[in-house]
Amino acid sequence: MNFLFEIWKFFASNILTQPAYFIGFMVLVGYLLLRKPVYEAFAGFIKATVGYLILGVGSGGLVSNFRPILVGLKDRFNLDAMVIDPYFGQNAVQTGMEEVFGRTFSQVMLLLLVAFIFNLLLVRFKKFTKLRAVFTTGHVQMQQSATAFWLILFCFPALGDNVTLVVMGLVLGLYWAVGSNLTVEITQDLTEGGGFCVAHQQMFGLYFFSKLSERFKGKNSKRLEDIQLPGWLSIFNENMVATSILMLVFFGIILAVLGKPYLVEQGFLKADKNFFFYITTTCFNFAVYLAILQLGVRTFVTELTQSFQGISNSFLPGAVPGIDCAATYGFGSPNAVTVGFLAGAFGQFLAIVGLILLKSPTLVIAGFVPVFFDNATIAVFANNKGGIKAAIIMPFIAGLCQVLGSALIASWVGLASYGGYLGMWDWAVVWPIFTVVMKYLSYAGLAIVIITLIAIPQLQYRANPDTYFLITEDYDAYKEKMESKKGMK
Ligand code: ASC
Repeated sequence: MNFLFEIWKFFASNILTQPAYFIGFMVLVGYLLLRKPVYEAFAGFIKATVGYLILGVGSGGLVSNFRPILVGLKDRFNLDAMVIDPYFGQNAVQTGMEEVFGRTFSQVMLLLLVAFIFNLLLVRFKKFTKLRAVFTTGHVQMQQSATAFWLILFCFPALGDNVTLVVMGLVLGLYWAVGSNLTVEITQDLTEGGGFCVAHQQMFGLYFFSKLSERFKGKNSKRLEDIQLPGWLSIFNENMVATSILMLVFFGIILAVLGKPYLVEQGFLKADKNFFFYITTTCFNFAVYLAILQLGVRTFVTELTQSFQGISNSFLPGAVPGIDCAATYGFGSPNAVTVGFLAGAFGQFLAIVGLILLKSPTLVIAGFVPVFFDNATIAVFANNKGGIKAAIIMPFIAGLCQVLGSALIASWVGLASYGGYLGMWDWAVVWPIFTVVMKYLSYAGLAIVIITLIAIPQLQYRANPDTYFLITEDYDAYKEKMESKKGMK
């Protein structure tokens, strides 16, 4: 048993939770199942893994590029507060778990396994469950396993180890399967049948905001990519130029206010370097990392979706892979990413000011991952469904939710005192609702959460029984059918 656990631990820590290798591994297996020659499968493995590593360079670069700004704001305003960020959240659970619940972190790894198996089984039996998507974003699964572990144990502290694992595995596995399944239609629409969906931390949010955005679709509503700005404004039509200028205006000012002496003292800038060019480079770097990120996406997405046919044909018919939200940045309007980031940041900062003014016992510090990746993704989908206005308003609302929801839940369950909370939209809104229901209604609440999750795909299926599976199985046929439906109206 111990030996098996060691193998699992090795697989989990080196492959399953390292998305680059996990995606590469899936591509390899997928191509082999499609009976491609070994050398082609191997080449696919390399392209997918390298593509994903490139994506990591882009997203890691964005995170570190933003650090001086966040650290600076925190220091300048003397805030001692909890950071909303998935990595801080995982760390907080890791630190507090032994102390509060007397459990070790290896149980979180086991939870990941159990939940993932539930996800696979739910998709395997899709005839009954109507679930079409497998969650493959390993690092996110790790962070979510940690937070779900804490939240569920907070509701049911007396459960024994094994029962805990099964209960948690079921709830989390259902969340993965149901959440990513919710993004299938909107992602197929955005990517014109790209053959994947989103498996990240704002899946319910994407569905919710996409639906809300549809109301913004009017005769005059334009998407970001449809506007051609006239005259000198036309320089904003170019994504790299738009990103660089917007960042320079917003974050350039913050950096200028923080001042050179502070940035030198913190080690972000060398004393002999020119301050103006430091600001310019920092702000332009956003455009650089975004370009890298999009290159990474383009490199691995086609490999993954082609090879996944092998896996779905053999084991999971009609299933699609759920992948990182950043994969959607290669589609729709590239400017939506920047617009979403800025609107979401505005929402978050406003909510933080609100917490300060209300003298909230828990203060929140914006982490880069929620403020950027949640809100940029929400804007990409909102823009696709509802145009520019939606692309601004939705991430703004999301920004408010991330801060306020996280402050409430993290103080209540005790994670705030360990310095961090996951902070992404689903974990600031959906999981807190689950937690309230389970804490106050106990096992009846647990049943309500499970039944609700099971019911969601059933309702989706009932709404469109004739196209529900077609959209993943044959997108062209799906489009034809939709066209002819429209024609009949
Ligand atoms: C997360 C997380 C990251 C980013 C990345 C976005 O939730 O932990 O590192 O988002 O997945 O591409």
